[in-house]
Parts: sequence; C-alpha cells; structure tokens
Amino acid sequence: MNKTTIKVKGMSCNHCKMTVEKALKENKCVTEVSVDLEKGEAKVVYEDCLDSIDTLNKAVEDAGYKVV
Ligand SMILES: [Cu+2]
Repeated sequence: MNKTTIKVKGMSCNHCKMTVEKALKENKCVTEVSVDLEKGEAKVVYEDCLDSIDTLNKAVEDAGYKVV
C-alpha cells in the first residue's frame, strides 16, 4: 500500500471534489481517494500495480483540473 498527495488546482465545490475522486478511482490500482477542497489536494492510496504517479496526474487533468 502506497500513499501520495496530489495538489489540484481549480476545484471549487463538492461537484469538483466528486469529479476528481471519481476520475482517480477509475484506476483499478487506486484503493482510496480523499479530496480536501480547502487545501486543494487529493490524497490517494494505491497498490503496487500502479505504473506511475503520472497516470494519476493525467486522470486529474483529463477530468478538467490542473495538477500543480
Ligand atoms: Cu465545482
């Protein structure tokens, strides 16, 4: 089990929070996501099968938000 925190720019409401959480959870190696709107970050717990953190960053950006 591994953990990382992604800094996300552009999330402003609960809808954004849900969108980002959903985008990250679509990766089958991701087991847990919690987004903190105030801090603008997503805490992600993932298994060893994840190829790269970049995959997570890309999922966030594909959902329409910016990784900083
Ligand atoms: Cu929003």
